[in-house]
Amino acid sequence: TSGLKGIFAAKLPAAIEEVKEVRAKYGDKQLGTCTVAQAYGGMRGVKAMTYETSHLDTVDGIRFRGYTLPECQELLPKAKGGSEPMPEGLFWLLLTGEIPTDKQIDALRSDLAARAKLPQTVIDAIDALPLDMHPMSQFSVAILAMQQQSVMAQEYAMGTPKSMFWEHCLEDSLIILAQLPEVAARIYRRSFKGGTYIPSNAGELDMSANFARMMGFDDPVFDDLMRLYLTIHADHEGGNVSAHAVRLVGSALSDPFLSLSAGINGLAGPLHGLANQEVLRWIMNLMAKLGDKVPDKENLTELCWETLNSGQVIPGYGHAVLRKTDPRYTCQREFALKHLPDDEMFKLVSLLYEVVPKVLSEHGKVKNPWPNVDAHSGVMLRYFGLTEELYYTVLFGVSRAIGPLASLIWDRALGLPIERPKSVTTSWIKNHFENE
Ligand code: FAM
Repeated sequence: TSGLKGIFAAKLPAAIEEVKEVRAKYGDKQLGTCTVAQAYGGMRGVKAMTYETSHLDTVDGIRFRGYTLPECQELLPKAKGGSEPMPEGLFWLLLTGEIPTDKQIDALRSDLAARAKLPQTVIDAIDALPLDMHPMSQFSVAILAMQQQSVMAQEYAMGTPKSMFWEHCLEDSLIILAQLPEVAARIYRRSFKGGTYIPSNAGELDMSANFARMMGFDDPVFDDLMRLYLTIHADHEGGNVSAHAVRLVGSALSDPFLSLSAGINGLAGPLHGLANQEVLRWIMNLMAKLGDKVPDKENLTELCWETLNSGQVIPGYGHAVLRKTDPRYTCQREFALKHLPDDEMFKLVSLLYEVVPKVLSEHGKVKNPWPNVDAHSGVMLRYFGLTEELYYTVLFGVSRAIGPLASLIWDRALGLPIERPKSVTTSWIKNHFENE
């Protein structure tokens, strides 16, 4: 596989040795402690897992293998005529820790193209789904339908030793990354474009341009937006719902198809990936309520309070780990300033940036009043004509496959065991601490 497998394999002995050493030397050290409040509180802040491909800093935001988003934008290979990084290159970086060369990415793209043809059974499974089923549910079912191709499942059935599973996990992940854009585009075309399809051109185009073309878009700037979108949503360390679900399900030696489908189900929740759909709906609702009024800080403040007072969250704001503006928001804002500075909805999003953090701070509950990735993405997609917000989280899902799958390959390579944290009951806690 395009040198990718060779480079990964060459890194393995040292990495396995390093983990062994760290476990031997520091195995008994406390990584952190878990309070009763944390056990009830979604394990927030509990350091209890390792995850190699990315790390989230509360202030600086995500780093992919140590590189910030602006560094990735600068250093990762670009498509001909494009100025944003290709997500294929990010997969390489996440898996190997190395920035790939243009030549390596060309080879990886050929590898992916060779695996891109969708089996007829997958097409039939998608075609059998109700047209009005939520696109994320269609997406999850489609990934399960792809599972028949799993090399890892076949190898397990043949009794292959588990030390070799990383190779099959890599092979399955390449199949998934190769086929996911067409699966996603099919769901878009059948749900919103009357079931007319545009054939894949994976041999000629990079993943993002090919995906854009299959959805029906033919604008080089939109291709670049897709490259940016698919790159910035790919990974956000290990504890978020989608990445953790992939890791958890994979730890039972479920293959990458089964694991990714689980992660996609988590991404479909409104507090996680579905927030990008919710943001657009919320903004459209604000505009409808404003009617002829020009949006200003005052009327927007009022409308934000209306949302909060009705018991709803303001989608696109807040984060479980971040405590500053999400750099994924900032790089989208820069893209918008370059390509759609005069768009009315973009101006509204910018104005909300000046209003919402203040309102949320006054509200007094949120730990982070700043915008996250989802506060911005929908407005740009809409500007370029991708107006069907029910579909937005599928784009997130195509991207989110990249990081957690790269990490899953490492999980199998490092031989991580099945995940099985210990739970206790409320009465256990009461008995335990009663006489303290
Ligand atoms: N609007 C209103 N209330 C909010 C809020 C927001 N944007 N963000 C947090 N809160 C509330 C939260 O519901 C909680 O209230 P209760 O005590 O009544 O349960 C309180 O503030 C404390 O929450 P927190 O500790 O600040 O946040 P959490 O770590 O519990 O939750 C989020 C993090 C992201 C789930 C939360 O901020 C939220 O619901 N945001 C809106 C939805 C959203 O944008 N999600 C996307 C996150 C994104 F990065 C992604 O996954 N793609």
